[in-house]
Amino acid sequence: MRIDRINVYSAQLPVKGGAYRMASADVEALDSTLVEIVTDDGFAGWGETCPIGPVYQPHHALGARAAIAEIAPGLIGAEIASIRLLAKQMDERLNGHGYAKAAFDMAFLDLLGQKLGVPVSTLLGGALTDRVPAYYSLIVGPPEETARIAADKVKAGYPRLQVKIGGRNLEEDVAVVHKVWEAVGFNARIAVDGNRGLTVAAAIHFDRLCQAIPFVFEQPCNTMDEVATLKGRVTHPVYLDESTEDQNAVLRAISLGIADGFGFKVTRLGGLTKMTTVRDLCAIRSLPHSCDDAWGGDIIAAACVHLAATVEPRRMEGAWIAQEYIKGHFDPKHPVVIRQGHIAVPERPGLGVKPEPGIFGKPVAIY
Ligand code: 0XW
Ligand code: MG
Repeated sequence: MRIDRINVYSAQLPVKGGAYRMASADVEALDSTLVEIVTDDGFAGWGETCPIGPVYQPHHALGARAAIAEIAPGLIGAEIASIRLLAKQMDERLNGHGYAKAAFDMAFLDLLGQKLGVPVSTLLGGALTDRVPAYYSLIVGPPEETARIAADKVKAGYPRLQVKIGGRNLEEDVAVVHKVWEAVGFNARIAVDGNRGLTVAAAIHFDRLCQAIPFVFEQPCNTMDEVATLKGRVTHPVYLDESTEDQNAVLRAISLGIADGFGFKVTRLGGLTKMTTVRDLCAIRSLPHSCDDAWGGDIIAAACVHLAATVEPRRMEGAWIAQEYIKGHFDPKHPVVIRQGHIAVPERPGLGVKPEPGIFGKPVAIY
């Protein structure tokens, strides 16, 4: 099974229902990059990478495609057998840029799974469940309206909510969290996500003003060093998200004991294979984490769900997929869908998702 051709596509994903608002940025449409690897024995494997705009983290759509242009020509003719060897071949063409390599890693696993007749979750160590919990992300918004949506989503079956704060006055951020808590109480677990937007001082004030509400405080401040100074000064558990820029950042956070859990993104960590390492490090220290990506369609969604299925359920914070904010599916026959706040793990070989032929139009590049 050798790589014969690589097609690269761009898919524009408008945000359903208006802008997706975070402390760090508002986004209205996302530019997703897809790779389709076609092999000499007639298989096609898919991967995807979709930064949520250029500001959320140091990734952007054109950067992903430029990195793919460096890597792809060197992969033509390579055998799909050893994922480690393929990773080495990518590293020999380009240093870093894990978020672009992640799309290839997904496609390699999709191909291997199809060839071996097993789902990707099996290649990642084996699923522990056939459905994983999702969580709903409530954008930065007015307290009453946010609480109303929160109650609806819990009624719809979501076991966890993420409330976005930051980029506005402390009073509104404190009010939104109190209103959501009044609306849902213990019926859902709550994460409050600052998306890097709070100063250390604001994070400490916020924590004190919400003392009685049980939530985890996700990426309140910009850097890992700032978040580290919160240790012992805030009462809520602190999770890192954007600061987990690569495997080493996760190792550092765990060894310094500055994170009580994580919001992991498959592409930021460099792909599913690299995610299994941080998954296992977290298992050693009983640390909870999510299996998300910043954005993306069915390919990314399938990748997150396969991985989430391999995580010990008591530490699984949920898989976040962009479905609630995207219209339609790449694979209308076998879409990855949230039902009652949970997502079934695809059972078909590989990722279990195949974009409808022609759905992305002409490739933006062919190698
Ligand atoms: C909720 N998410 C997983 C989606 C957006 O990319 C932001 C992100 C987060 O937790 O920061
Ligand atoms: Mg986050």
